[in-house]
Amino acid sequence: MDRALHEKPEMTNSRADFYARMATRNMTPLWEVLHTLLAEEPVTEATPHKWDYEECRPYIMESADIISAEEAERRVMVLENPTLEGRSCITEALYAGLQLIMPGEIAPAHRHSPAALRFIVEGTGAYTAIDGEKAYMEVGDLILTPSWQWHDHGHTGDVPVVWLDGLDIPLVRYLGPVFAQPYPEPEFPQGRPSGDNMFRYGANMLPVGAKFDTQNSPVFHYPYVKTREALENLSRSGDPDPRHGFKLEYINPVTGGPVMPTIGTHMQKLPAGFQGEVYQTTAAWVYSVAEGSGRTRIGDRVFDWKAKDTFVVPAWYPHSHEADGDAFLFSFTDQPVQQKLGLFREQANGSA
Ligand code: GTQ
Repeated sequence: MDRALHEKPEMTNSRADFYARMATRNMTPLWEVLHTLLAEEPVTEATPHKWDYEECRPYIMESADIISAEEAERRVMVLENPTLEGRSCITEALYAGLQLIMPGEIAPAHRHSPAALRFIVEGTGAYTAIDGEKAYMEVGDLILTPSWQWHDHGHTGDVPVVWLDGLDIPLVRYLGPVFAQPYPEPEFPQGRPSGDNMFRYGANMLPVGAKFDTQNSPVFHYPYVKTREALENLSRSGDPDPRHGFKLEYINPVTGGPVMPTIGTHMQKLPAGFQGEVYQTTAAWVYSVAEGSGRTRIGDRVFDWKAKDTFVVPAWYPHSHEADGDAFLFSFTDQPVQQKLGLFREQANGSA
């Protein structure tokens, strides 16, 4: 027999009276909310949205006249989901923002339990120092600052530098274990030489005897030149995935898994004229367009995008990508958390 799940029962005077009386003991009837707690499919509060970089850039640049990086600690325009206003979230679990650093500035050293990544959008000459090891930024690079690593940002070049910050702040806040500490000095002391993390761990080889006691990738800088080359080579050697084009995940070389336990990161190449099939997943995806232009249909809306735009695909929205010329899309996602908990689902056609 077919049965609609959890229909809400009728309200009667005696029920209303009973609910009011039990409320005095901090009890409430499950049967009034069961259909909301256990919906048949994921219901996300976040909305699909695009931040057009051309429209956002004037505000980002104006922020430099309003406050210094040092005073702000982090001069970031938070990308707030329109239906999660006031919550500093781009999806229920993920945070995103566009951070600006000007030549000569320092964003002082600190550390926090939420994990962070940076995807470089504009400029050159700035760096993030992780435990004092500087990763110099180029457009399209991915730089990680995993949970509880000391990090400061600085700028020895001569043009503004903007990057997309991705953090798991909403997830960690929800679970509870948020910790943060300022470093006593603005800059962490000089650590290993720049590039050391890539030389030591970034060649598909690991130093013999090295011990790894975190779930974070020991590589924290993934330069775009290498990512792009890998995708170009891949796209010459086979057919694209019908939904994703050519898509690679950045990995932790120690585990083969995601670069950090809570956030997965990918770069995909959509070949010229690509028309992707519909895809749907329980994870949420934040995209930054590295190169090219195209459009993504998300639910019943279409978002045209071009290089440097950011857009978000909330959980369970059927979506599909199209590219004009060759396009490169960076993305980060809460997928690893759902996978570890045995909750991740995906399907190809967007129908249950
Ligand atoms: O650069 O450390 O967008 O601590 C939000 C919090 C960036 C950072 C953000 C942060 C940072």
